[in-house]
Amino acid sequence: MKLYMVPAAPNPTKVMLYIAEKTAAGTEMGIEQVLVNALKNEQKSEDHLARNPFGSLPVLEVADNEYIVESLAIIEYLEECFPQPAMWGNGTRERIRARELERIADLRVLLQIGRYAHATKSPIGLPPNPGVAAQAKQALPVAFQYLENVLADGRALLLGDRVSVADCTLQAALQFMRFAKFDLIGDYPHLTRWDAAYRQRAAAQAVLKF
Ligand SMILES: N[C@@H](CCC(=O)N[C@@H](CS)C(=O)NCC(=O)O)C(=O)O
Repeated sequence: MKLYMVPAAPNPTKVMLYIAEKTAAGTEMGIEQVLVNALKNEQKSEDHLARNPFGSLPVLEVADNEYIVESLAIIEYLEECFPQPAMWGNGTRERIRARELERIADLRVLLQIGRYAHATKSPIGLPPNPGVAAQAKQALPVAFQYLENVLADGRALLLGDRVSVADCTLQAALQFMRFAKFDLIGDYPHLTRWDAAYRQRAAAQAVLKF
């Protein structure tokens, strides 16, 4: 299999962290990672549009001319192929909680940080948009406070002591915040602690650039 990706971009990074967590736990997936340089707009090249008409990253090639073009669907597919260690947790309650936290990390944090970054200093050259930046920034505190409350019991990871897809998604979002050189988590001590601790993990060290 091939993963078409670009480092630092949040949606590819969440898949790359997921793969790195599995690898660190001893599950070798044999996925070749292929750079599509979004800083050079290569995600809109003819070659990449043939893989993914949306011109976005990541894309997983699962067989000749067979592609998965959504990051969460890629993770779902890989989780079915390589179920151990379970990155959605074990048992109904834990699995649903992991999914709930991942959706919050994705839709309420990653998406908003992406909107904010692209509306202020877009690395791919999108025009500034103060209205969108203000809207995105306003949406973040409630999500950060929610995660702060989850982590307030001192737990190392979002699910407790077991790493999950939710951690990968949240860290992908926070890396993009660092990449775009703004800090919106300084007022949240438990989130700041989680961030520092997650970045020490072998998977994070293997993937993160910022
Ligand atoms: N919903 C998609 C979003 C993918 C996405 O927007 N990827 C960004 C990088 S984080 C991208 O490729 N942006 C460049 C573009 O759309 O031209 C997913 O989860 O995979």
